[in-house]
Amino acid sequence: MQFENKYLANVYAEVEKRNAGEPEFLQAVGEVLESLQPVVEKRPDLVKAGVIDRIVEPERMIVFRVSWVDDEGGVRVNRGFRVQFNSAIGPYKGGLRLHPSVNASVIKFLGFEQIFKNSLTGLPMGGGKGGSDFDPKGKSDGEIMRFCQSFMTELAKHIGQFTDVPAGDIGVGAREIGYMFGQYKRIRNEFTGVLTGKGIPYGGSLIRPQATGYGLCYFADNMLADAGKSFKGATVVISGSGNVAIYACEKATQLGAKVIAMSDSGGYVVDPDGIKLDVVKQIKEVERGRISEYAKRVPTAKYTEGCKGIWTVKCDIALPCATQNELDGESAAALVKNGVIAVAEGANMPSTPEAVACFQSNGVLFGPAKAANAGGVAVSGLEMSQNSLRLSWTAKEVDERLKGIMAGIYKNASSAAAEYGHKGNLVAGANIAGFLKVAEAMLAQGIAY
Ligand code: NDP
Ligand code: 2IT
Repeated sequence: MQFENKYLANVYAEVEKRNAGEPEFLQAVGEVLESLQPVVEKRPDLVKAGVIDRIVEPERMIVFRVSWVDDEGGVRVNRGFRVQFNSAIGPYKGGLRLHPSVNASVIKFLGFEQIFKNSLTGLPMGGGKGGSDFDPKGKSDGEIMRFCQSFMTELAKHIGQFTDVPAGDIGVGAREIGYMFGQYKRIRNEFTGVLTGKGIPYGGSLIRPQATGYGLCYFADNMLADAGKSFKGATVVISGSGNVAIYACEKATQLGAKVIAMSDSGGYVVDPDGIKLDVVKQIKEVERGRISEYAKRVPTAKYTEGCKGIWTVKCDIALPCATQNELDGESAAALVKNGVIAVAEGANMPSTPEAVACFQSNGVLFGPAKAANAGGVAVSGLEMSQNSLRLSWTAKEVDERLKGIMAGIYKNASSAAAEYGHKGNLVAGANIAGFLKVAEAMLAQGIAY
């Protein structure tokens, strides 16, 4: 990573030294610092107050043992994490990820990005993230429950409705949130909105399951409209087939597009007739099965092993909705060669820096994760509001607010980009707009001696 600005170069060198061996975290910090160059030039007061030196260091990181008993009576041990990255504008807020690839670097990159994403929503939420290297694949319902209970037994000591409010992410949906919420309530003997993404009968918000995917399409729709384009008649490729991918597919289809490919970590399916989402929902949400199953049930579809190949499928709009660094420079070049006009990130940091550079230098409209996938946490924020008010809003009401928030994020990111000399660059715009609000709050709150 090279920085023209000496101050930023020094901050990054310090981050590199302190977080050696954490490539995902360094990648996320590097991208934000790069965007902040014009801010550093315009705002010496923020530099003097050490805001950037402080924002790259988590306020707190909790690492803990999670032991649980499997169905055979064997003892299993996993590692749990929660990073409480920044609380300048609200309680820490961010999801929990259960995946074997989870480590300190992954949790810190996600927690760091969450600071700016949450700020962009306009709601009062700080940045946090957590999870465990537990692998939910192939586990029974009882094993999932015992793991979640053990995980929450420790986590409950560190969270609370006014302190830190976790939610779902990869491997954590309504089932896991339910088990964790039950355990928190048992331990603390209080019924509060300590988690979001809850089931509707016990305080969940309508539209939360759909929010990230719907919000992604609302964001992309704003970005396309600004360029005189739309989803109507467009061909769309979506990676992943989990929560975000499924509801991105639903909304893109409602907006008049045809989604022709989806994937999981094993491979991808192409259905030139358009993905039949009821089949995907049955396989993924009900049976917790593999996407290869889709091609066995739908005669027009073809399954190919290996998830990366999905980016060689010709499309107008690409929505990466699986995981970090799933779309590299080579894949970006293939998309560009096939005439892609827009890419919006449903997953967190799915495009490598080489891929982002390829899209931007080829004039592809590019919506970065922090802005484009903020709909999930935005509706989590609305769930917190509803819990505090002790009432619930209708689906229509929540959806309208979500639409408004995504339009606002697009507007803020594009005007910040223009104001700071990067017109059309939503990566820079989202980073700058997200940063400034948090920076002003940190400045106002002083430095602890
Ligand atoms: P899910 O667990 O519901 O689905 C994850 C999907 O991504 C699955 O299809 C999974 O395939 C695939 N996937 C996961 N890891 C890999 C990998 N290493 N390589 C290839 N494919 C992989 O998670 P979500 O849909 O909730 O999350 C998807 C992305 O969206 C993540 O980056 C997450 O951080 C981000 N996100 C989620 C939000 C939310 O509200 N849930 C909000 C904002 C962002 P397989 O089943 O084979 O593992
Ligand atoms: O990455 C994300 O924004 C999420 N996983 C959602 C976080 C939340 O608190 O709803």
